[in-house]
Amino acid sequence: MEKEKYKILVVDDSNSCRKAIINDLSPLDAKFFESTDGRHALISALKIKPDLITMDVEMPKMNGFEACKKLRGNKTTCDIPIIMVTALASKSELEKGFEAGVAEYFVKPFAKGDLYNYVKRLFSGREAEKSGKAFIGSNDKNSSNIIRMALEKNGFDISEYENAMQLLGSLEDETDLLLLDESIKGLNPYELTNLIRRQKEFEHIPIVYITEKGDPLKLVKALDMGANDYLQKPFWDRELIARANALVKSKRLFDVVQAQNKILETLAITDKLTGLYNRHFLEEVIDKEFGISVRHKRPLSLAFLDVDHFKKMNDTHGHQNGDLVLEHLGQLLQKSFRVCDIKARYGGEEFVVLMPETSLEKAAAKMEKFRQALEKYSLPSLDGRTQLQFTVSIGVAGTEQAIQTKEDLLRFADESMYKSKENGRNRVTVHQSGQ
Ligand code: GH3
Ligand code: MG
Ligand code: MG
Repeated sequence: MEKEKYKILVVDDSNSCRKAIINDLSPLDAKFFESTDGRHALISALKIKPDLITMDVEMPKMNGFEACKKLRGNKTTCDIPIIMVTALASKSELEKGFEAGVAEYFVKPFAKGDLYNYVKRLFSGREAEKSGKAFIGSNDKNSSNIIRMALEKNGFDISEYENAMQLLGSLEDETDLLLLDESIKGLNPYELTNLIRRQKEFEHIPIVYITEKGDPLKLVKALDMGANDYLQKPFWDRELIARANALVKSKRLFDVVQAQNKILETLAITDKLTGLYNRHFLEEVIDKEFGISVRHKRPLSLAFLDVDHFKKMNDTHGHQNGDLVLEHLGQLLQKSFRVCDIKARYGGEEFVVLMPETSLEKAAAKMEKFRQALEKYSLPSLDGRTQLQFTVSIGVAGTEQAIQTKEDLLRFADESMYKSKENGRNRVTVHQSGQ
């Protein structure tokens, strides 16, 4: 016979109550075990390790609260979800149960299907595709149990930590939610929140504080330190879920906006045709690199490139082949220079290579090498019928030439490029200082 998927321990001193519970849960693929008092329930739970326990309150030998506490206190049984099924339902009774580690209450007599729906959600939540990643930082086994069960039921993937430093070491920027109990060891929760918030990638992880009932100042402090929300013990798991879902939803929205911003940032700094940086970004980088070069007396060189007779290329082979040439030139620049060199399309058929930590002599040699390689290069036209060939005129300038401003660096390189054009194109001209 095929084995049932789940084991459920039903603890109640009334035969009819046990029958009603088992009857309600019977559509589940579960094997049922029965106990008629708390003490027997403890022994059974240790032996069978059920996936769920339903617990009556008033029972002989050991009542439900005591049994809950004992189950929570034992390593083998501490993680088993306990549902309290009771005729008593005063607020203080409920609180007593949550304090003892009860996941949910059902008041007898309950409507048919209520309990079943709850348990079904609990079990399917565990198996469902995870809807989020939650971290629990707590040294209070009862509250972390309630939190874990409530979140698991709602499809969260859970990681639990008793120690603040371990938690911090394992935190990932994809963490969707952090529930921080003030009982956490290692650091107090305020210090931990502060450390988390100081790291840029963790800046937006929602943090919920779990505190003992009482001191409102604690809550104010928690919110001041960067927590997003709080819960006071004992809390209702539905409240926890409602708050958790709201926080995760806004975190997800934030993640989407952030990803879109990244794309927009990339679009804003790149040239669409060539994939190189655009002029706007280049000017920002020149500004920064020029400052570094002056402050640290390090060489910075800049080359200005212009495609020769490009108008003729368009006229002869069409604008689309012209675009193809520019695209290839972009790729060749990308491949031929260091990662730290800034390769940019300045506009039209003009390009700039900014070379930090590079002497004028070295920069000129690099550009000459590139020019020669280009001279031999050809690419097939779009229709494949012709080979397209092109050359560039280049001008180079560098900060070693007593250049005072970043505008001059660009201007002198541009002027040198024009000298290359005047002297017959397809050549490199180095700026001569004092001219
Ligand atoms: P020179 O050797 O003196 O630089 O001659 P040139 O023809 O390259 O220079 P000119 O400034 O007269 O012409 C530049 C041409 O580049 C004109 C323009 O249509 C073309 N051009 C500018 N941007 C693009 C582009 O994105 N795609 C294509 N296909 N052509 C472009
Ligand atoms: Mg031009
Ligand atoms: Mg040109």
